[in-house]
Amino acid sequence: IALAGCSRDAGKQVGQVTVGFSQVGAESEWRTANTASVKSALVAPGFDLKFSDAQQKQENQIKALRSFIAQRVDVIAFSPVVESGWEPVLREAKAAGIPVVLTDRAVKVSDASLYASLIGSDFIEEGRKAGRWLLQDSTGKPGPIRVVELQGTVGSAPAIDRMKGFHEVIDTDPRFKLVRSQSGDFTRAKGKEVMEAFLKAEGGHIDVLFAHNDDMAIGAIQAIEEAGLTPGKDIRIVSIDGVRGAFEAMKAGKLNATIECNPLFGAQLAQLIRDVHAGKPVPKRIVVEEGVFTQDQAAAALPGRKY
Ligand code: GYE
Repeated sequence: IALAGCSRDAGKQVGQVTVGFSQVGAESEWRTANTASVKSALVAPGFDLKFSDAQQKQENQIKALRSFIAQRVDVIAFSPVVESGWEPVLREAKAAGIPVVLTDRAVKVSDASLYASLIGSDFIEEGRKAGRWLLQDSTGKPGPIRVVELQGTVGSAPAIDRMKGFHEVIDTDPRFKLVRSQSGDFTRAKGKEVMEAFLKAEGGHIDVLFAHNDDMAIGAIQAIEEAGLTPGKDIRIVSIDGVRGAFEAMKAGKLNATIECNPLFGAQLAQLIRDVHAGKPVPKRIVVEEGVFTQDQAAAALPGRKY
């Protein structure tokens, strides 16, 4: 009995909160910035951080969570790669008395008491913002306007919600025809590969690309150039995140707009973890504030961008 108590506190200093954090991976610039933000807030006095990278695989995340439970960390935080399949491991955490904080991405569970809070963006709203930008950009253009979509990771909250929000807006205008929609797994390499296939299949007759993140758009831009077309002109492009690479692409005229998705919530997460650990009531949902940026704003905004 005494041993269990001992092993719980092994390696940590008095008053420290031991946090097990399972990150999705390193698939995008957004993710790299998010990892840096989380680490800078939790590699700090007051915390003992156990960090684990799941390389975009749910099975790796489940293993990491089980290991955090076995180590009896004080709080588990994780960014779930996909929405479903979490009930069993979340029940194990609950049974062990370890509170769970979700970061960035949501889960689908029948019992909301399986996690304390979710801190992250409103992905449906981001999709709507991309749709609204496109509506405005298409003012006066005749239909059909042929749209292709590069989806994020299949089954992930941002892919599901961004698709939903985008379609909610553009489906109100009959000029828009979604001709292709496929996952590029949030990476540049996959974004390029899938865009190449789109261009081939459509014989280059594509007017608009909506990419669920900037990295896939940046990969697609390369595919578009290699196909002899001009990204940003022949094909209008809108994506999501607002990473530095997107601002550079906008400055070069190759990307038309990016919808901001702020990864820098490490400090807010640290406070949330402290509160959860102290047993204070916390909001079930904390939404990060964000905006929209277009080409004309890119040069001025670039030096101030923090990710
Ligand atoms: O948009 C993408 C990353 O979950 C919000 O994941 C995050 C998304 C982000 O791979 O670049």
